[in-house]
Amino acid sequence: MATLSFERKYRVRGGTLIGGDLFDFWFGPFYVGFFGVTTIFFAVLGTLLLVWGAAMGPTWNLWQINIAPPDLSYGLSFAPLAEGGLWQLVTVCAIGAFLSWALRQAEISRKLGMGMHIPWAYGAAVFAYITLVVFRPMLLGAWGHGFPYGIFSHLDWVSNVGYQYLHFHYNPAHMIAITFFFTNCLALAMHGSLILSVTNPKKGTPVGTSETENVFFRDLLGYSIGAIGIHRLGLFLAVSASIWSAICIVISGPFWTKGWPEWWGWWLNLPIWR
Ligand code: UQ2
Repeated sequence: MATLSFERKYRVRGGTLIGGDLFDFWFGPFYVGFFGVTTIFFAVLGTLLLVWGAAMGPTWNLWQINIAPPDLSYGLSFAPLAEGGLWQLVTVCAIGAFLSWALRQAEISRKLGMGMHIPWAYGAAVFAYITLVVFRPMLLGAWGHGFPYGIFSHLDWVSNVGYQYLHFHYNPAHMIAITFFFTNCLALAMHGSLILSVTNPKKGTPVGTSETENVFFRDLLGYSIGAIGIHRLGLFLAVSASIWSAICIVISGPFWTKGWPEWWGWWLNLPIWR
């Protein structure tokens, strides 16, 4: 079935989470919905606040624009707009837009009678962001622990916070997160290349089937994870990467204040070496 005729069949009212029929319509190819409206609202307001912050700042150089969080001395209170308050409002807008987007995914999934895998998967990335700019700053007692919104400034923040723990690569949760990111790359490269190769045979030979896919990996590895299996694996690897990223930053400071290399002292101090 062509995409458009499929859409015509399923472009029906119902399945909304909030607002009933009020925003239950399409704008061109886009479903609007209550959460489409709130996404646009938060995204536009947040962007305008960033532009306002840039206008107040010392530069229009795209690489150097920086919207910084409040000074640590403000703790968990509201800061004046020009002294981190803008960062606080932008953070509220970002979280508002991200959560609206997840709920928009949930409404569209309901309309189509799908599972909720997409909003939950996306929600894992949103969870990692909220951990970075809300949960960890709250546990440390100051919004100033959030990261600055700017291209180079956020890179500097990552570098500085990393060195604060001497060598961030010794953080065990960071190790696990990176392993998931890399394995995710491997799995997606395997899957993407397999699908493209099976669907692009030599001129004159027919396109391969799911059996072609299975047999390739059985010949290569003695094992095929299967067409649904590779997508389950991909979802698991990607969501795990997000969750371990959140864990590796939230434990840095609130639960471990020394250098990460020192954490491995538990291994050196095992009684079996005595
Ligand atoms: C597979 C399969 C697919 C795939 C891929 C595999 C037919 C179209 C890529 C092979 C994947 C394996 C063996 C798992 C690799 C494990 C890790 C941790 C990277 O069998 O089924 O579907 O796309």
